[in-house]
Amino acid sequence: MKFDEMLAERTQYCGEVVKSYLPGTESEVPEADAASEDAREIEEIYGDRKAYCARVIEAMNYSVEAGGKRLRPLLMLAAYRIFCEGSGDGFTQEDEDIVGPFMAAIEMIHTYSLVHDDLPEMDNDRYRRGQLTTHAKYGAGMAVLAGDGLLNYAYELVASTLALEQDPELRERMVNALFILASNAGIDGMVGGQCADLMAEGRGADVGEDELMYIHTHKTACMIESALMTGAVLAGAPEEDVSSLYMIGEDLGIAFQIRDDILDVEGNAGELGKDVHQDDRDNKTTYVSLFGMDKAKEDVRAYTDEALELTDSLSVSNEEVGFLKQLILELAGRTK
Ligand code: GRG
Repeated sequence: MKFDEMLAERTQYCGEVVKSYLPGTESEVPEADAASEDAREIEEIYGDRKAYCARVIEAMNYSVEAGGKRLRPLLMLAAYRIFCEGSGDGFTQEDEDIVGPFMAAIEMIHTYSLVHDDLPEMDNDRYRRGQLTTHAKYGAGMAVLAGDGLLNYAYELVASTLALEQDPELRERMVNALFILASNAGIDGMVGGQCADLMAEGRGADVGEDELMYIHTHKTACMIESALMTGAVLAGAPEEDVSSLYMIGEDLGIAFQIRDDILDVEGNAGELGKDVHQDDRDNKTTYVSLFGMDKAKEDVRAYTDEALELTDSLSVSNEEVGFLKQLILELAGRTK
């Protein structure tokens, strides 16, 4: 199968996996034997959801179902498939039950960060993923709650998967993956990067290279590293390979963010599904404003090449490694 077709198929698959773990309201009540304890519990939860908090669930689902590239679940799945037993075609329903909740969790965490980033108190954006941002549709208060809801639901999902796992080795892998997921999303990861980004706003030329690289690596690259590392850890990859994936994720994440800075200047709003020239509006220092467009493009290529070289150094070489390499290349030239 050609790479483009495979990417489209995998993106759709990731979207379906993510959606299957979203919280349901009255339209998605799980089935249970009418007289059972389960049925009573389901009735209680879903009855309360319908009566009192359907709005926040609607706003959570609106934010996730808008789509997007599903990049983090895609990367997690690719890393898992590189190392899972039999790899490639050996990916089974059992594998999906292991990695699926983590794929959904990382997309929920990523989506919460976008919802909060778009708020009037942060970037104040009206369009995202080709539709009104969550605060523009539901109001700022509900958007804060939808983000909070997604963040918490991500960990509820992973914790419930962990609690049901009987195999001690697999449980340990899940605990390690959970730590990677949480730490890269938190103060030493994305939240730290977003804090630095907020503090840098409006300071223009006063923001130097070290500060900018802290922002890029933490705000953006940490979640990409996390996707690759959790996928590999869940599949039982050797430690050296998990370390290599961390470095691949860092290079890929930096290249991804520089490309984001380039697209804010040269991109097409319709294709991107969000407004452009926002960095200029906010007097933000970006890779382009600091180093110029030519160097920005050159460095996307340099970080991409480094990521590709590191991918060649993994202890396995199979079709999935080939897919990951093509995905890394594709992202270097992305237009959305
Ligand atoms: C609010 C804690 C907190 C963090 C926000 C993700 C983020 C941090 C801010 C979004 C602004 C931004 C331009 C970030 C850099 C690149 C990036 C992460 C873009 C969005 O990710 P994509 O392109 O989005 O993968 P889709 O919609 O395709 O999932």
